[in-house]
Parts: sequence; C-alpha cells; structure tokens
Amino acid sequence: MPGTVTEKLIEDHLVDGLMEPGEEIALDIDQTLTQDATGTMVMLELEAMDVDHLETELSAQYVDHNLIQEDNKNPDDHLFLKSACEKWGIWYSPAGNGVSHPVHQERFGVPGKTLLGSDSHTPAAGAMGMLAMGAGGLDVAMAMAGEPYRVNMPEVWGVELRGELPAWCSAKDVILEMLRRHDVDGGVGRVIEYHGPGLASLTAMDRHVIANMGTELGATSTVFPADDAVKQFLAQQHRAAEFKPLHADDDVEYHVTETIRLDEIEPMIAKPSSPGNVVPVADVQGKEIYQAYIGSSANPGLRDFAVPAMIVDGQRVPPEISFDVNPTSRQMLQNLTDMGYLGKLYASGARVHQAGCNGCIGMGQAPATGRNSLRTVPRNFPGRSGTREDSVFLCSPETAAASALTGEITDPRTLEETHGITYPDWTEPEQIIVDESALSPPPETLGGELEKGPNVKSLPTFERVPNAITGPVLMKVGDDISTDEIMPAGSEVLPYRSNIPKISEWVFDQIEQGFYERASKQGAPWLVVGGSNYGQGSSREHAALAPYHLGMRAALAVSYARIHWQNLVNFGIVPLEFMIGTTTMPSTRATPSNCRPFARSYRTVARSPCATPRKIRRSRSSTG
Ligand code: MIC
Repeated sequence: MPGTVTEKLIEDHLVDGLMEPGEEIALDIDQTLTQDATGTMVMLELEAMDVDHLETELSAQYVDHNLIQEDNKNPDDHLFLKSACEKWGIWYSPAGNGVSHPVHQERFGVPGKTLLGSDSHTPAAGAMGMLAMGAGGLDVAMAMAGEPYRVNMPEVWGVELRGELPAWCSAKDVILEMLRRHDVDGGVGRVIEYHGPGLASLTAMDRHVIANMGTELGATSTVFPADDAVKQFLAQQHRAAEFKPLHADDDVEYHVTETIRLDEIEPMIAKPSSPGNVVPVADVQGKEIYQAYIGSSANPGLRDFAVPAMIVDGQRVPPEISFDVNPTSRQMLQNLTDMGYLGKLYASGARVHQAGCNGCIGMGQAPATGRNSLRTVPRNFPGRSGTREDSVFLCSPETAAASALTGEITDPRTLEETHGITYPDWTEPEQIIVDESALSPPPETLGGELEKGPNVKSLPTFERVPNAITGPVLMKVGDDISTDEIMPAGSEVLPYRSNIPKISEWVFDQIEQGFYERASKQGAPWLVVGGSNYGQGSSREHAALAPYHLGMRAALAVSYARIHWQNLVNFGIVPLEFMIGTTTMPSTRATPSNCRPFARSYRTVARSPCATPRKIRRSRSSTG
C-alpha cells in the first residue's frame, strides 16, 4: 500500500495497535521536549515515579516561559530544572537561549523521528518530517521513562499547496486561511499533511509556522515531507549530515483532501478572542491599535524579523504605539544584529525584549484594557495576554509591521500606495551564525540531588477513582473553552506552576472571579458541564491538577480536546460525554451506561502518577 509521510512515521514507531483511524495505537517516542512552565511538573512526576534513568534517544529542557524574575520563584524553578537535567541526563537550554520549538528544530530536529513535548505547539517540528505531538506532562514523563505514547490513530488530511504566495503574504496567512476555513476544531482526530508543488517555495521555518498553529485547528499533529527545504535548513544549521529524505509514495490516498492556492492567499487576521475567528485584514482595516507585537513560536524565523525590519526601515512608529519585538533565540539576536536588522527595528522605535515566549502567554507586555493588540503569536484566548479585558488579534509579521507604522489595523499591501514601501526582497541565507554554546549537554555522570526552592512542592497524592461520583455542577461553560480560561497563565500565575495548592487559587478565575472561594467552600466532589472541544489549547496539566486539588472529580461535556482529555484522565477527573441525539440526558452520577469514555478512562487512570511505569522493551534504538 502506498503510504503518506504520516503513515510511514507511525508505522516505523508502532509498538501496539492497528493503524485504523480511531483505534488506539502506542508509539515509541525518540525525543522529548519540555519547557519550564510545564517541565517542573514533568520532573516532579519523574521523581514521584522513582525513575532512575531515561530511555529516550534525546530529551531537552528549555527555559523560555517564566522569564520575569520578579522574586525567587522563577529562578528557583530554573535551578530545579537544571538539577533535574543533571540527574536524568537531559539537555538544558537556559533562560535567554530561546523559544523551545524553533531552538529544538534548529539543534535537534531530525527527519523520521518522533517527538513528544509538554507543550501543545510541539507539532511545529513536523516541519522537519518528524511526527511531533503535544501531550500533558505525565505522558511526557512516561515517554522519558520508556513507555510508548498512546493516542488514537489519526485520519490523514492531505492539504495540497499550489502556486506561490503573493507579495505581502507569508506562511502565517496560510495557516490563518486554514483556520478561517475550519475553525478551532477542524483538525480534531487528524494529522494534517501538506504536499504538492507549492511546498517548494516554503522554507523549513515557514513550515514551522504552519505546523505550529495546526494545534489551533485541534489537529493531533502536522507533518511535511523531508525534502530540499529541510536539507537546506540543516545545512544552514551546520547539521547537513543529519538529513534523511522522507516523502509520501506516489498515488497515495489521504482520508480527507483539500487544496490551497497560495497565489490566492491574502493577508488574514484572527479577531478577538479565538484563533478561529479569521477574516481578511481588509475587513477590519482602520481600527486603532495600541500594540503591534512580533515574535513567538508561531513566527520564529529569521525572515519573520528581517522582513518587518525592512518594512519599517527609515520610518518611525507613532509614539503612542507599543511596537514589541520578541526575538526567537540568542542565536537569532546575534544574526539580526550581524545583518543590521536589529538596528533598523530599534531606529523605528521598537521595544526589543529578551529571547523567549514573553507576552505570548502574558509574561509581560500585557496590553491596556480593551485596547487592540496585534500579535504574531498563536493564540488570543480571552485574558491570555495578561489583561482580563483584552482585545488581541493574530496576524502575520507583515501585517503587524504595517499596522505599527500606521497606528491602525492595516492591510500591508496598502503600504505601497500610502508609504511608497515595496515588498522587501528576502532570500534565506545559506550561512548564518550558529551558536549553541549556551546549551548544556547531559553530564557524563548522572544523578545528584534535585534542587528544590521553597516554591517547588512535590506532586500531590491522588485518591482512587470511585465507581460512582455524586456532586453538584459548580461551573457550566460553552463550546471551545480553552485551558487559558480553566487555568490562566500570565506573570502573576505562572510562577506557581510547581506549586499546585497555590496555583489552584486561579482556577476558572477568567470566567468567575471568586470561583476559588466557592469551590473551596463546596469541597470535593464537584463537576463541570461543558460544550464541545472542552479544554482546547495548551497542554498544561495544571488545568486538570489544580481543579482536582479543589475537588473537581468529573467533567460532563459534548467533546474534549485530545490533550486535555488525557490530562483529566491522568489525574483522576472522569471525562464524561453527553450522548447527543438521545432523549435521555445523562445524570451527573457517572456509571458506565451513561458515559462513553468511562471504561477506557478508568483503565488509563490506573496508570497513576504514583505507580512505577512498566518498562517496555523498545522496539528499536533508532528509527533508521
Ligand atoms: C501555550 O502556548 O499555551 C503554552 C503556554 O505554550 C502552553 C504550555 C503551557 O501552558 O505552559 C502550550 O501550548 O501547551
């Protein structure tokens, strides 16, 4: 049978299960990625499981989220993570070295491998011909300890790209077009596989942009073939020898097919407060803005900074506009400086921040209340910017730079007429400065003590899941509720990612201030009722751990986002589903007869974080 890239990757890593869409399969995981905001919990889970050594080919830990060191908490977490890397043999990327996804692609991306990351945007590495998936921390910890990753066999959604992007449009407009067509749940249960002649004009970092935000479509992952673009990327990163081609066979059949004509793409924008709320920029043109922001894992390429730098070159951003530049990595800063682009950005009035995720999850750069903020980041869920009443739009670097110049939402194509600016000519350089000096490899001798600051609290203990749960519904929410609404991020909350009792004070706070007091008064057990795609967005298992701590024991929703469903199950919250189309609504008393995933959930819950993981015999040491 001819195979797609996705099927080849899965077949090569299949440990258990049938490759039939919807069937549970188990996959061998070659590499893991953890970032600090979820990684502390991963390390606490490895500790709770008493894991003495890792089984992955490579595990890497990045510090890119909790960068504001306003007191001891974040730096203590960084040291804790460093000590964990030394104990278990994990690569360590310190604060300031850069955003996990692009740095991982640059240093460790290898065609043909699997990657599991405790961050929902891990699929970005699909740009390299890898099968990369986001998961909750416990699943990542289990993979590090040698357990295969269990996921439902996806359908493969073949998206054929034709033509070439017109001037003033870039990869971000392609993925925003996908979101315009399919909204935040269009990719559920699928891997999106891009193919066709249009691929030739997209670099590996352009593909990263598209793969990164496949997560916003709810997709299990996104993959691209490993072709010349990947070869060039690896050569640019001084890793040419690691290239291996990976292509779909001829005449392959996809479960779902779609075509995008790149030459028909126009600048797109996602309006507040959902990445699926996409319209052409021209439709919202003229709205006054407060902030234009470039950077994040959704637009991390050199061109994503160089092109805006060339757009604003010789111009000055109005003084009332906050033009925030968030460089991807230390290496990128060195290159932008060396090539003169950083100087152009500064001269235009930009505020240049340290390399990292920063304002993408509200770690600084929060916009003023109700004022429009244009960002190249992947998400604009309510309050995620750090401002409760925010108004965040998602767009390309071209649209952000054009709007920074004019002070209002601007279709970048109009700059030719209004400012006499022609679309910058950009060709990806063959040679750049490559600097991995800040990355610490695993030490020769492993072991040592975990360095726990006063804010690092060990993993709480969990009760056995009972056979029946009776309790009141404390919260009722609609469709597409994101984990940002269940367990907010932001600079005030994120420092408590390694302290479950404390972070639980913000559970559902974005929806109801004072929920913590109400839930604490109620005590366990209580339930939440939700609509479809409950828990979309981030992989943060805190959105399950913290509600559990407050007494949540079951959710009752129309459907769940994949990663959040796994997180609920992992930590003993039973994810029940309404049986749509029947006349009898299920009661809040959970029994196998009124909930579809119950039996399966219960089985998975048995893999509690306190149990030592069963070591599997890995089917291969490398994917070959
Ligand atoms: C995000 O983009 O939402 C995050 C912050 O990177 C999260 C992880 C987190 O909550 O720490 C994600 O995407 O999984």
